[in-house]
Amino acid sequence: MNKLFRTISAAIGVLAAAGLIGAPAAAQTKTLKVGIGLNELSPQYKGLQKFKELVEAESKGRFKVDLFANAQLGDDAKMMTSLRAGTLEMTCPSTAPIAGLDRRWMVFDLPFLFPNEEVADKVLDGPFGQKYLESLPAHGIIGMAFWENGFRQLTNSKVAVKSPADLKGLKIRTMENPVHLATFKTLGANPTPMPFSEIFSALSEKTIDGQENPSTTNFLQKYYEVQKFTTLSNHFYSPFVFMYSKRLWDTLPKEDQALILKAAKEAGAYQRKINRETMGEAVAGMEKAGMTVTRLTPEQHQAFVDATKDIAGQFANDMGADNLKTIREEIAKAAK
Ligand code: TK8
Repeated sequence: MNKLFRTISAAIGVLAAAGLIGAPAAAQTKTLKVGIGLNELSPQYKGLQKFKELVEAESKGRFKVDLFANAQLGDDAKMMTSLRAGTLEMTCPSTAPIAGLDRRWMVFDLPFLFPNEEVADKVLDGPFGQKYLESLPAHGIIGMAFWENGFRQLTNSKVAVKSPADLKGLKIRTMENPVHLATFKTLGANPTPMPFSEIFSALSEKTIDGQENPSTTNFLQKYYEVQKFTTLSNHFYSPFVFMYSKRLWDTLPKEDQALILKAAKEAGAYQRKINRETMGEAVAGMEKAGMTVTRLTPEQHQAFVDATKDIAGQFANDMGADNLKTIREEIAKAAK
């Protein structure tokens, strides 16, 4: 017994000396940072917690994932710049700011593009979405997976918007994206692009009348404290892209890239699910907080669709007429 013990101890000593076991765990742990604009209550943050769990467990503690919410590391465009520079590992922006790097991405910004989330999933997770993710390394970014921001809804402090005419002259914050600007101009509003983290104070100081984001965001950011009306307009569907700095990705062993990619996809499926589950509660929450919720009739909805039907044509050259044609075909196929 004593001899066996000594033999095992000696063997452990040899392995430790060779650096194969026993090195302090802390020295081997690599910290990966993820930054987002939304807060800790958002389905996006919960998706990232799932991602963190998966990566830390699968890597047996070799990776530690640190999450930074509330635009602590900057807004979407700024964090994308950090990824490109290799100073931040990950972020998960809406697709809209990606159009600033590559105009073809404008195709996802078109008003009333996807009829529902399930069709969006099929197109984004299919060859069309994959082709777009594969366009990102040219810009210093690895597109790991599409997650979901969701259908965007209008909020404002002035009027229950039921028709494009009601939008006339309203100062609406939009993302910094040409298609979004053109859409709101066409609808008669006065669009004002602004980073996400500045919305609340701009609303409370009344430098803008309204803004648009998915209902979960409108609720969790407490816009109801400074907005009286929300219209469930579903005017844009914003995908998220969960992305990694290419510069930092390239320093990872292939196995670790695979591990992270798998976790990004798995956590994405979870994030989409809870995002959809939370939407109804968010609308109820806003109503309870005193907001007037306007649900459009099919005819009222159609008036918005008709008013914006020329937007796609205006941007066909930017996004590529072939991309526009393909996404429409893919949507039609997926909707069957
Ligand atoms: C969060 C953003 C935000 C977006 C916006 O980082 O800017 O309005 O919808 O949710 O991606």
